[in-house]
Amino acid sequence: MRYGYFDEAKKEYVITRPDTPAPWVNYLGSPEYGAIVSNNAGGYSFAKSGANGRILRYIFNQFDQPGRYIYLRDNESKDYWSASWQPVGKDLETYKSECHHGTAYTKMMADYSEIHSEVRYYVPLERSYEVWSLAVTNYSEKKRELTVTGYAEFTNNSNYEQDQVNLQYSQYITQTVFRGNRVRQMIHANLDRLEEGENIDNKNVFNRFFGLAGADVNSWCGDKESFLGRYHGYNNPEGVITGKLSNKGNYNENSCGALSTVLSLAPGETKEITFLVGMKGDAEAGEIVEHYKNCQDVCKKELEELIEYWHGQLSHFQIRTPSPEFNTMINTWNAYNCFMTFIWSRAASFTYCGLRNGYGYRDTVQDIQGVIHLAPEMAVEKIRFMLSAQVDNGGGLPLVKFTHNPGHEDTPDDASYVQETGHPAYRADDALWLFPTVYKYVSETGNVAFMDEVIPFANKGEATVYEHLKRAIAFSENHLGKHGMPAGLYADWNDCLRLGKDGESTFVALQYYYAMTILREFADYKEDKEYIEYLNESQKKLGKLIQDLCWNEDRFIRGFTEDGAVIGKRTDPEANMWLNPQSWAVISGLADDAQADLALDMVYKRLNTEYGAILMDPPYHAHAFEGALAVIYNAGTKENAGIFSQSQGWIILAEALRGHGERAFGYFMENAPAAQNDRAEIRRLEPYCYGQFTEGKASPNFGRSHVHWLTGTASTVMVGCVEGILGMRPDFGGLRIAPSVPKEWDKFEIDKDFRGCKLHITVHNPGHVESGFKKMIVNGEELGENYIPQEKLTEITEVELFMS
Ligand code: IFM
Repeated sequence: MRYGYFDEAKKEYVITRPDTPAPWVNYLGSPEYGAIVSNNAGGYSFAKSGANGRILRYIFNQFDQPGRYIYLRDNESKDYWSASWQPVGKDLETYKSECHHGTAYTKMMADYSEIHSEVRYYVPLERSYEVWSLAVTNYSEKKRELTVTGYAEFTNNSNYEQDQVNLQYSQYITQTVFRGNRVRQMIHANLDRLEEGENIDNKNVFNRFFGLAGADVNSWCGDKESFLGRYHGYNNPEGVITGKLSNKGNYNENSCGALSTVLSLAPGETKEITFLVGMKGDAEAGEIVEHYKNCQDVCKKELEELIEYWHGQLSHFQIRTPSPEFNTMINTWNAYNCFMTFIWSRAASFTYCGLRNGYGYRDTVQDIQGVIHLAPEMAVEKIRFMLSAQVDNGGGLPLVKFTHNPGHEDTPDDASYVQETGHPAYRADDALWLFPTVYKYVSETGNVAFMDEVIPFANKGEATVYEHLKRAIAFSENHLGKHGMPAGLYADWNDCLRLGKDGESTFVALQYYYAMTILREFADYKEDKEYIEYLNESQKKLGKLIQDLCWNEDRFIRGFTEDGAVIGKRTDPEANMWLNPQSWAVISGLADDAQADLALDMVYKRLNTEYGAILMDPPYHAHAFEGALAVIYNAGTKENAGIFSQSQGWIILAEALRGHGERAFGYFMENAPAAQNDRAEIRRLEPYCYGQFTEGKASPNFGRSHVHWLTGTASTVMVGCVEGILGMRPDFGGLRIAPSVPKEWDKFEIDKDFRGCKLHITVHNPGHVESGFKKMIVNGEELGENYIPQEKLTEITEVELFMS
């Protein structure tokens, strides 16, 4: 079943049926002011932190309420509805609506009772408040009088948890008053006699506002109960039913902002008004509302700017292939998903309530990879930040606080860090993610000088980027398990594998092996001979260990427990076949050709499903070893044999690196949101963003997906597609182009911005191969291989590649 479609030209997903199987949401704003809005206007807002800057309330794990509600009431018939289908929820026979989720804005159109409304929710560029711009048109043949009411439910405390659970405190610090055209909420209003900069118990007065521009306020309300009425809900607030709000503020208990205006509309007439929400002092709030006096012009301009900015960001890599699903994901939705994950990490969604007040080291270092080809300057800022969260022993801080202070942080070796973050120990893989990320950045930009940039460590001292990477190698070297492979420590990529300091992880061993290959390129560049020798020797030794210990006839095992028992061997009753060691054996370059093909074949046979490859098989149930935490999940769920979507990116990449375009693309399609638009009732999640996992074949809900938007899947699949399927493989000296595509693709085109040049690449495949190279012509000159050295790049570079 489908609920909407992709509008490729506008880069919008258009929801045509509002009764979607889950809230389908969009992200608005920036790190200064974030807002999440669903197709039924549910959602919340926050300044800076989802945990500590919560402005609008949202009840998690409920039916998508409350939200940014706009109610319309016909004052003659007294009938009322909302500009989004919910919360009033009129009969869909008579109420028609569309929700357009675009790049950082959401538009909702509704037609009911011959009244057309269009509300556009957005956060203007570089501003830290939100706008709900509404246009109402009378399509009937008579004059209509409508009361339009905007409703914003403020939290009583900026700390999300305090607002929800500490009622004996949070309810008694809030007051709302009316100021001309806005509701002003004050928290700790009783501290208004404090001087600027003074505080009591770290508290001072602060303000939120809900304002109206473009029309006069006819009535207002600042008290939730007074607005809704006892035993009423958001679907039938008393204030809306009566057409007049109580003109009462709140003093204790629950605050809100509600503003009503009466619009008279002649037949065919349109009127525009704008509601505004923010966390601002009274004077600034007044100025903001005043700025929207001519809301029609101001909002139009702001929306255009926003679209121009985001479409500009996405324009740096655009493709035209025979697959509309692939095009829409790579050109718009996967790319936008990468930006959102890059910005919000795992802080705020309808699943993450914001309480994790920091960046997970591995998550963020991986997230960066998804935007390098689009916004390398943005990426490098965060690479610097993450390098500054590396401890001087080479390990990463498991959780990097949003208040991170390089050079002055405690580490997992300090009880204080453990107590504050809840992370008791280092993880084996964290800093190893730096290698592909730094390499991809330097190769994309050619900025090899970055290697010499000096960056502080998290706890003390500083070093060049090159030295930071050497320390990451040293961290693994200093944390080896019983056989001499990297220890599993508190976890590797898989949070549910506690292998400890004596256990060993094949995945980390493969990452470590790969890290040495990458670092050798840097060492070669720096002519660091001694270190090259060290790397050569260590890598050879490690390679032999992995080959001797981890290859098990037709697969790589997953590792060793603390007592040296093998995890993931062919004969194990459970979890005898794992996905990641197979894909990473290829990505790392460790597997020889025969092993690579055999291991990938086994994945295809044993793990692949119509929704993607499961993480391992069979699920843990009766035979889990002590550190196999996955057993706590239902079979077929998350790390316990779920289709962990992040790993799809790696299997796509591995197959593509082997030149298996058919399989690589097959894996993409199985788990691509856009490819499931017609079976949305099974997937449930938005068909335009990735989820953390899809329930595997062991689940009765096989195919259902969870944990929308903020997932490492966005970046791994992006890399799998761009570097793997499309074959964009930059290195220090230029760009290699080695696509692995479905055989049926005859031709496709790529527009890529690369090192200040605009590349227009046309790939021809007349012989219908899945990979291969026949010839390449760059600006009319035939090159002997599929590699464009930097010196051949011109401002506009025309590339023709013949695969066959
Ligand atoms: O790798 C982790 C990630 O850091 C958090 N979510 C789960 C993944 C797999 O366990």
